[in-house]
Formats: sequence, structure tokens, C-alpha cells
Amino acid sequence: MIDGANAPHPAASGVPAPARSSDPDGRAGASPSGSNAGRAGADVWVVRGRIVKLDRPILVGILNVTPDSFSDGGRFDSVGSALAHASAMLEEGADLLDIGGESTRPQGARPVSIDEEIRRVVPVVTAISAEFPDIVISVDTVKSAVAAAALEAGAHVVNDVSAFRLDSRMAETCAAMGAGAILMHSRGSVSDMATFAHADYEGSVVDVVRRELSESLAFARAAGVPDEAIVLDPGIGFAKRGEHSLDVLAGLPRIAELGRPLLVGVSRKRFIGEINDVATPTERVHGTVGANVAALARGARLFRVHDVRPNRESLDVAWSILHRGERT
Ligand code: HH2
Repeated sequence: MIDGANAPHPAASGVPAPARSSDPDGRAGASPSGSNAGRAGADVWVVRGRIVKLDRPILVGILNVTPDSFSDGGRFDSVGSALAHASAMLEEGADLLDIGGESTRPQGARPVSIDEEIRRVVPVVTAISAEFPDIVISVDTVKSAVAAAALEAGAHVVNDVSAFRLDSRMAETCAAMGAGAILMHSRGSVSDMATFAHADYEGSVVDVVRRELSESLAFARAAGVPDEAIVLDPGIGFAKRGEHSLDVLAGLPRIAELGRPLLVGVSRKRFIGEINDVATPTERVHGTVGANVAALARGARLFRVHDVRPNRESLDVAWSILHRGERT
């Protein structure tokens, strides 16, 4: 038992208390020091003994093996179609793959049982790790039993959109298995975390998100998850209206002060549709690229995306300019 592993997360009530590449060979690619683009904290991420170098934008390709995800539900729900999509995303330049078996869609996300989520996720993790043994695999889940099963099947990272709030054994599981952990800011349960039910912030949303993420970070550390395994994510669109998501993206340098690398998940999200007046999520690619480039300039280093190629090309060009700027 790890000290503190079963202590309740400070935000376990749902609404936090107000006070409160792998890279065997360089596929996954930190930061030159000094500028906005270099303020993202540490330069490597250690996940189950593998080193993900953060010396360029890292793209995390989204593989939703769900029937109901908000923009790609039902498209990759067989092992064959998931493997084909994984292969296409790697071909387009994804560094990691994030496999999710439970949607948090804003309109009526339905919680999935542990057995059903394992049934969706584990065969895909097994197939991808057999086919692409050098690739870092992340599992997008809030359930420790699902995380453990996926890690046993070959995953390296747990992407927990509740930042260890919803299952007190998650931190212990990650610590025991040496997994990388993405701690994403959210409030509420799986069914309402992507709604506005908990989108009330006193004062600056950036300060509140920073404080709540720092509590998650402290909780993870107390459970034995080492700093080098942790990446933080401000949770774009989760308990956040459009203006909150924009504030948080603009305020990334404040969140980077927590000292861990930052991941953002803006891909195809509502705030982009609101700005560009694009109702169909799959048509929000250009807006997604704009948001990711801005986030890169503000210190994000990892980008969770559906559309890999446009993000790969634009972020690599933006990085080359920002990086060059640091030397002049
Ligand atoms: N967003 C979604 C799911 N998981 N994980 C992290 N770390 N950051 C995010 O912003 C994030 C996430 C929601 O997007 P998507 O997976 O496309 O949809 P759905 O939840 O409907 O499957």
C-alpha cells in the first residue's frame, strides 16, 4: 500500500473545494530555454521506463473506440478498424496514441461499465502494442480497473480526465505500474463534466484551474506518482464555457508555473465552432490548428488531436519559428 493512496482526492466531491515517447529511438519528440514556448516545465516525460522527449510538439492521436463520441463515435469500434486508423495516424506523424472506451460528450454521455470498457479498450491496446511495439499508448479512462487492464495489455500512460478525482485507486495503480499520468482539470461526473453544470468560477478561471490542478498534482505525488511521470492538462471544454476555454488557453503560462509539461485537447471542440460558426465538429480542423498553434506559443507541448497531418505540419512550422526566435 502506498501512503496516501486511498485518501480522498481533495476534489472528490465533484466540485473542488474553493481553497483548493516513448522513445526508444527518438520517435516522440522541450524545450529550448527562455521564451513562452520554453515555459512548459520539464523536458522529458517518463512512462513505464520509456522516455518521451519533449523537444518538439508531441502529437497524441485520438482513437475513440466508442459508439458515441462527440465527433467520431462508432467509426473505430472493431479491432480491425481501430488498427487501421492507428496506423494512418502514425503515418501522418502522431507520436502517441490515446485509446478511449467511454465518451464524455456534452450531450448525454452515458457512463460505461468496467467490463464493457475493458472489452472495448484492451483488445485494441493489445493489437496496437503488438503491431507497433515502439509506440507509446495512452488509455483515456477514469477507472482504475480499466487502467490496470490496459497497462497489463501494453499501455504506458493513463489519461484521466478527472485527474484522479473519480476513482481513488487510480493514483495508486499508476504509481504501482510506473505509468505516465495525464491529469486533466474537470469537475463533476462523466455524464456532466463536459457540460456547463459546474462552470462557475469565482474570480479568474485561470487561477482556479491552476489551484485545482495543483491539488491534483499534490494528490498524485502523495500516492507515489513521480513528477517525471506527470503531464497536466487544463481540460478545454470541461466545465468551461467558450470564454473560459479561451481564458485558460491564454493563461497557459500561469499553469505551466506548476512545473509539469502541458497537454491541451482543443480538437474539434465547441469553442472553435462558436468562434468560426461551424456546427459540425469534423469541419473544425482549421480552427483546431489555430488554437493549437496559439497554445504552443503559450507553452503547451503535447496536443491531443483527431486530425494528425494538419496539426503535425502547422505545429512543426510554428515550433521552428518560435524556437528560432529564442536564439536570436
Ligand atoms: N477531451 C476529450 C476526451 N479526453 N483527454 C485529455 N487529456 N484532454 C482533453 O481535452 C480530452 C481528453 C473529449 O474529446 P473526444 O475524445 O474527442 O470526445 P468524447 O469524450 O466524446 O469521446
